[in-house]
Amino acid sequence: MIILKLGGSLITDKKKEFSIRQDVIDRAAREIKEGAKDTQLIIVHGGGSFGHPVAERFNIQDGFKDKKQIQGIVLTRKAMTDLNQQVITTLLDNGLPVISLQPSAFITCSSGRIDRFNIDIIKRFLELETIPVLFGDVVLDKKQGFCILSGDQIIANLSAHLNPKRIILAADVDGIFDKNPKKHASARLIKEINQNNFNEIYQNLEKLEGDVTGGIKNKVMEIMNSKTNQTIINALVPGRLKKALLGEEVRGTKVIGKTGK
Ligand code: IP8
Repeated sequence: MIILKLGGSLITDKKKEFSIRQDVIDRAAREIKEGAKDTQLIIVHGGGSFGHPVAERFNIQDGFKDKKQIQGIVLTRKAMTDLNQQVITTLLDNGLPVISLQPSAFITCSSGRIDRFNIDIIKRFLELETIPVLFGDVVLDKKQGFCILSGDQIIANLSAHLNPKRIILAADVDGIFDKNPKKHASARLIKEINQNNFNEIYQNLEKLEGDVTGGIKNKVMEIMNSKTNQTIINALVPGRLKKALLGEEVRGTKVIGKTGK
């Protein structure tokens, strides 16, 4: 089984609210069709310029503070439904048997961390030979009323239960750099992040603006705290996603989790 994250900054234009990169999703769909033919697959996508700006406007990530945020929960959910709808339609049009599963309907949190996750739902849809598609979402939280659950935390949890052979994070950059590659031409790609070099790299990572789930820093932290190894690749480069799905070596950053090898 493979778990694939379609990053929010890959499938949307983060500079412009509610803007989808249809051409990118189209190509990703074709590459998924060719690269994941003979394997079970779960897809998780991020919020990009749909979920994040709305959640930020209403401070959803900090939990319940006042009643005005209720409108924010509703609008964040709506934004994610709209994005998911477009992703699902494109995947279906490319012949992939995807089934959209809304995380807030079967996952809850406590202080921002998953405390209940009905994994059986995922297993049974996989048994039916469908491709479950989940996404970062606004979910109920026992301690703070609600919270933003990132796609990365969903993946860490899924992989702890399902033991996938590969986890691929498809991004709009080649991987993790020592500086933000969109701002610094001298940025250098880090080929591997492991327990030995993690602390030093973590200090240097810049938090990406406009990302309520903490951007790249949180992504790396999420992987490091999990038992999984994940490879971050650039799916804007044609063919790379397909190769990564097939298990071929591609340029990217390998992040080795706690008990990874
Ligand atoms: O982009 C966040 O998911 P992520 C989803 O995977 C929302 O961090 C609702 C902002």
